[in-house]
Amino acid sequence: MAMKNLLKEDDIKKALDQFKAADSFDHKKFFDVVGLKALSAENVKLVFQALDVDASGFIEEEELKFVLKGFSADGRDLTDMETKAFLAAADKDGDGKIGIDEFEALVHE
Ligand SMILES: [Ca+2]
Repeated sequence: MAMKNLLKEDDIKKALDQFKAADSFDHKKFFDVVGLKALSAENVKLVFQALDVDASGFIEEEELKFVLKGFSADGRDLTDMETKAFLAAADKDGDGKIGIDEFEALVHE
């Protein structure tokens, strides 16, 4: 499922531009600007599946680092600090990766 069928290309561009600088990433604001918060739980699940590149059912740390590339090919890599902060915010059960329920809760919290 292509991300641009779920989210508006303009919103993706706006969101990526807003967090262009290293260590400026804020997942709450990003989810809002990119239009993810406005999606139904079902569509959030499709976004999750697009970001779970190896289809393991989880977004692992190495997938999270490249999460912005899942939104657009020219999205930057997250820094190690951003990746760890994002993971810590999402990983409620402490297994070191993000499951679909955790992702959905993070988007709609
Ligand atoms: Ca995965």
